[in-house]
Amino acid sequence: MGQVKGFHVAVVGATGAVGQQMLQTLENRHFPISQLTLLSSARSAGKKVMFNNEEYTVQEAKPESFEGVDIALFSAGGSVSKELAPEAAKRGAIVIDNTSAFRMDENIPLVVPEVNEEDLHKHNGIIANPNCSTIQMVVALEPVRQKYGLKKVIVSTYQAVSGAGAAAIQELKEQSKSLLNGESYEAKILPVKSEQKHYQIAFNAIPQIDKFTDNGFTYEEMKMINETKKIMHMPELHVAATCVRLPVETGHSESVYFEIDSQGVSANEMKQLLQEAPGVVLEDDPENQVYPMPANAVGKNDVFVGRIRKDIDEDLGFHMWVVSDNLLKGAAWNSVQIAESLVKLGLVK
Ligand code: L14
Repeated sequence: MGQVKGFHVAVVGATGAVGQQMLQTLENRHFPISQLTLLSSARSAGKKVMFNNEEYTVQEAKPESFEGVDIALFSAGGSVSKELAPEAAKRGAIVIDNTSAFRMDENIPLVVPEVNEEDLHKHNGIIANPNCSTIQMVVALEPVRQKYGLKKVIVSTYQAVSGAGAAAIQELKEQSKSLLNGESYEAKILPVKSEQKHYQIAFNAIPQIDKFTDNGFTYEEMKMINETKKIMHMPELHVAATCVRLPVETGHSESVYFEIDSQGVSANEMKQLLQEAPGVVLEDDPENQVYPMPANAVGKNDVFVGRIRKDIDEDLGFHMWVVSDNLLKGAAWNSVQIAESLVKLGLVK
């Protein structure tokens, strides 16, 4: 980034699926780091982690760990964030929190830089990184809102197991192997580790991500609904979501139906708009069977959009297929991108 100054960066949850991608992303982006502190919950403390070919020992995160830290990236679960993010902020760090702990807090900006970077100016020490499924969807919807207006969104997701962490990836792999060998395998993690029942994910699809709320939607679905309205500054937007887990390792896919405000817009105009949208790569050529797929999105920062078509009965309605690496744009990259925005806007001391 060409900065002279470097920052003291802390990563909390450095050994996790997202934490590892955060380190890789900081490295790839040559983020200006003068000092790196790698932290985790007590469970993972003592583990060794590599950064820029140097070995670091991960320390247990404590309030004092944040003395002198400029930017703290949190991804060690909601309870760790609830306890320690305020402690880090109190000590002068800017926290970028990748859990759901603070996302709907009115005083905490919820940011996707392509959509609402300017909300960063309102931060009070903590910035929330949205849910992975929400992020990739709003990157594709924001240019639509700007040009044609937006009234309604109905989304179904096809989510990868890595969203549920490293243990869920292992469960998918071992379960697949066992089942192919004709052996039984007891599911222990998915759909939700803390729930009573666990179901087979290999060769299956599970219509539950996170626990159920009282209205019949899951928390994951409610996150997509509430976070989308907050990020896009559209409390009046109609949003509904159905979130489904698939036996895909990494890369979330979404079938998105949306209705705009302007009549007579063609599918080609919509494709043109998304082709030029920041953070979006258009992959839309049905004749040549070109469309986004998770296997192609892994390791990339972009949001891939395709299958754009106009609804047959509703002039205001469109369908699209949106795919992104849930660990990158859905988590680690969006967090590091927020850090880059903070530096660019002069918001880090
Ligand atoms: O809210 O299990 O950031 O795939 C996103 C991934 C919650 C869990 C969040 C998963 C998480 C979800």
